[in-house]
Amino acid sequence: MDWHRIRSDFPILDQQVHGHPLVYLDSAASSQKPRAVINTLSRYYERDNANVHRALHDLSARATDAFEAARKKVARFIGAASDDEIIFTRGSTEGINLVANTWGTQNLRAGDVILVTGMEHHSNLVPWQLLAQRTGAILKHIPVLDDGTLDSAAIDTLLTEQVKLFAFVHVSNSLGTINPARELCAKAKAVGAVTLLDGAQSAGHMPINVRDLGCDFFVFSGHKMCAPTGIGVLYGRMELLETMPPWHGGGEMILNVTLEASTYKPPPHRFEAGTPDIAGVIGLGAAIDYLEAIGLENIQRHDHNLSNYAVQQMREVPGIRILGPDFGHRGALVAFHLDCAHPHDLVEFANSHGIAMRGGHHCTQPLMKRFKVPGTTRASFYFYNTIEEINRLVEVLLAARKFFT
Ligand code: 7TS
Repeated sequence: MDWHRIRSDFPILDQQVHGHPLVYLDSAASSQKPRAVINTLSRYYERDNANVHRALHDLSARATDAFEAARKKVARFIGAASDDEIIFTRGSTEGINLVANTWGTQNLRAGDVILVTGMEHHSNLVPWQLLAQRTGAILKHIPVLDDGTLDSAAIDTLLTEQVKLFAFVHVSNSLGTINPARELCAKAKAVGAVTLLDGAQSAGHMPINVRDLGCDFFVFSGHKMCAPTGIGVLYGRMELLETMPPWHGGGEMILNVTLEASTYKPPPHRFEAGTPDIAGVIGLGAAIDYLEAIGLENIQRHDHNLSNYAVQQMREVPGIRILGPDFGHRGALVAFHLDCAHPHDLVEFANSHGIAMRGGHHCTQPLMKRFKVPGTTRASFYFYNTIEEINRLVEVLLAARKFFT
């Protein structure tokens, strides 16, 4: 693979920040966009822009065709059984809230258990807290061990027949842990629990097949996998989607409306009220084409090499504490704490050397409490990053040690 050539598909990476070449290590927050996606967006607005599913004119027909073609691409990309199992959302957060407010409200009763893990992003925690408050359901979590993996003994004790829903993260955005999703979904299924897998950090980083994983719901965000912001996907098994009530009411989701009452379209349209992010959906389709041309296995291997190399090199920095699991079980990120500097100060220092990272609690406050750190600094990678950039990061961390002590 010619990763340097692939990197040149990303115009934004070719710039200086504070007099240094930009080293972008914040893809877990949002990835950069290749020219192919940017060009698809401008082409759409220059030639085809119109509302979808409504008018009979050519532009609307073209926009609708491109929109529905993207739904097909997404279905294939994650191995869904049908295009109708793909619901477009604003992102992972909206997908989880949709499930909580439809399936959750319809199916949970006082005393039922919602199971999550101690490493969830707030997006996969707060909607369940709200649901528990509304329904009287009980929220429980699987603890995280010191090595950043889930406590497997606790899983067997906590996954009882009281559990109606098990919602967990595929790849942790704060530890990098890759959870054994297939095994966990199988265990949940054995006790009759429905599963929701948060794929915000796994989609676009590894091949995903929802049927092989065995999850009932899967969410992800386009902006973390080369697509525009504002577009995401909720996958749901048709058997479940069919039974779920709508969440948002409005245009596009109805069959027939009177002043008193309405009937609703089948999935996915039942859950897509109003004008969607048409350009975003088409951009997501272009991102999928782009990623598939590189190959998800290749991306996964490159991610793996980068994060293993980073852990090896960063371990040599005095006073560093790296969170998360060891080699082989880690996604494309390294979160750490340097004893001499607050994460925010370290992120500012790195920024003044051209390195973009994120510092803070990464929307996982319970996890920060669990590891007794105020926050961490996180270097997150994607296939456009290089070994040279990791070397640069290590140099800057060593310089930071001198600067702050
Ligand atoms: N789940 C996980 C695991 C995430 O990492 C994120 C975003 C979300 C859900 C929410 O995604 P959204 O697109 O709906 O906002 N994570 C991060 C992050 O780590 N830094 O910024 C956003």
